[in-house]
Amino acid sequence: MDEVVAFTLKNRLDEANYKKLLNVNSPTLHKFVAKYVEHCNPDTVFVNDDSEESVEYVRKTAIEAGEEGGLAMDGHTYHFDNSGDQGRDKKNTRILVPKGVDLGPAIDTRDRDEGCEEAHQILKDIMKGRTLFISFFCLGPANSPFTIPCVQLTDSSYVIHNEFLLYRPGYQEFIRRAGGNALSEFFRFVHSQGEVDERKVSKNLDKRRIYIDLYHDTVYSTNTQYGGNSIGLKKLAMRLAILKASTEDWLTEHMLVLGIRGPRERMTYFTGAYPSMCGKTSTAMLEGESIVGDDIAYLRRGESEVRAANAERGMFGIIQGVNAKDDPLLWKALNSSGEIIFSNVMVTDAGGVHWIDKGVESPQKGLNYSGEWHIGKKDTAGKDIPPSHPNARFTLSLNSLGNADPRLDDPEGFEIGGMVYGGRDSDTCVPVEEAFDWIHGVIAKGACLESETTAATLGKEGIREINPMANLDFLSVPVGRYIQMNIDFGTGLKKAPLIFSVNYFLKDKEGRWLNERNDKKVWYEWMELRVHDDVNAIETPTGFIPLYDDLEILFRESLHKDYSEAEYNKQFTIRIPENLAKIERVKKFYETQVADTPAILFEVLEAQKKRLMDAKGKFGDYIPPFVLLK
Ligand code: SPV
Ligand code: MN
Repeated sequence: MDEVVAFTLKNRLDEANYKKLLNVNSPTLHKFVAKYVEHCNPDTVFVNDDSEESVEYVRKTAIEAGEEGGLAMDGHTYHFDNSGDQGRDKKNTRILVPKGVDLGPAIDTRDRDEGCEEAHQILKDIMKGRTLFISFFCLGPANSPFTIPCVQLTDSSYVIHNEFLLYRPGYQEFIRRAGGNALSEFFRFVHSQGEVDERKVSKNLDKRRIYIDLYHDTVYSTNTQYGGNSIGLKKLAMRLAILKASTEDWLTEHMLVLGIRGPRERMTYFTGAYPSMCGKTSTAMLEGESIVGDDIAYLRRGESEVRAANAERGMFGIIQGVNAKDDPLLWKALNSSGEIIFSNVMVTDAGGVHWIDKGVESPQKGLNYSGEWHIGKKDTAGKDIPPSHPNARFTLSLNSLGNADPRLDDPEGFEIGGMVYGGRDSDTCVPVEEAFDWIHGVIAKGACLESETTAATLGKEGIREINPMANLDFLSVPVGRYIQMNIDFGTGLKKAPLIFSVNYFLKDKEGRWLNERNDKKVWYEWMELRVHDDVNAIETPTGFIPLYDDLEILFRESLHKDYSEAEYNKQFTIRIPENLAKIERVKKFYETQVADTPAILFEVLEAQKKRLMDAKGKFGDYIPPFVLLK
């Protein structure tokens, strides 16, 4: 070890923690740790070796430091963020790139030297009086082609506690990899919550920065606690993983992974990409099916098939709207003892938790992110403060769910039969539709995904945006290159997955939902049948849609629901003007926001436009499915 590094570490770490760090035989790691111990200047340093005592120490510290509070149920804790720090801060999240690198207008970048300098200024002495936690994790299953080793440095026990639940432990993986030939490749995260106020929430939000030093596999996050900004391995690592995947010929996607049961015990695995707050977690939690992951998937090519693994092993899920009737599995988990962190919910006087649309009556008062809360409490603008924040979340480990797939940590991942793209779209796409082929799917379903903004990010809600593969917020390669990577990924594969779109948010002209929440189970079961060529479909200008008879059976058998032909016709009418207008919006996005759009994208859009115009000429603006039955 370099002498200066050894001196710093010996000086700053007590013997036990120094030994734990030295067990990982990596000069690169030691140098990195020494640098930030000196720079951030914590009073003490704690190295997590994944032993039960270490994990317990972090849980205990989270409570003692006031970052979390205890609840009545065993294992449950709560945490609040500053009311201005309750979503991903897109404005202050930047990818740092050297001069001359241009990722295109749709991706927010900043000059690397300037960004690094600013981050380091903010980080200088920021941990004075605090403990620095050092913890090792794996993205993807351990000891597998999917594994990415990561080290997190943070002064927040809440962040580490979340990561315990969300990621596979990595101390042993670091030791194993280091061995004799010094480990040097791993993702690095440096986080500080910064100064906190009397409620223990980050207070210097003007110095909130999330800077991704892309070509150095390092992320700096300061003056924030909200998980999407602070939990290094989640969306911050995703930017690093997207670049890594692009150079190694695989994909990092904003996708759930889910096993759907077909006839005769058959299990078919799907990935599904949805923007934040558009039904990804509730889809992954479909009753009777088998969850592998609900947010981030790594996709690699097998010999002739696509294989997917969950980058994570837990859930940082949205709690608003979770209720006993629609979400029986989550409901049971959230109401059982076991380790769960509730963020930005309301804490009741009895030590329970409440949230918006829980399906039970709201208590009159309680504690929430605004302090003591009561019905009718207003914010400074005179607006009602809801009991919980719309982006309130729960964190739990998938192993605590009854529906977790038994092969969750399989190092080989899962063979994928279908890939699904879904957005928040009130008036254009049908509830479920299969693409004509891989390229049509990647472009017309993935690259054309459009959705309305939600409370998952700071800023205005309900704005319609093109969001390629639901991944735009996290891209670290130019959009056009990313689209091309997706095209290339499945091209030539003998067993390329089928590609589908879903839309859970369709409304009629009066603004009423055209579907119920759990109808998605039928859409997935229909897709499962299509993957195995068990049912026929109707060809439309935009893809293949289900036959009424097949859906009627699935609704009856799976959801015990009568499904009428009138409902079907409303839902599956092809809306020509809306589809044509969408093509124009998509074209404009790729013409103005993307510098390197592959030419094939415009060709696929033109062909789709022509099919829509031809159908319009023959059948008019709104075409009910039976008209297209051959
Ligand atoms: C999302 O917003 O897509 C999430 C939560 O999954 S987080 O990215 O962590 O904010
Ligand atoms: Mn997400």
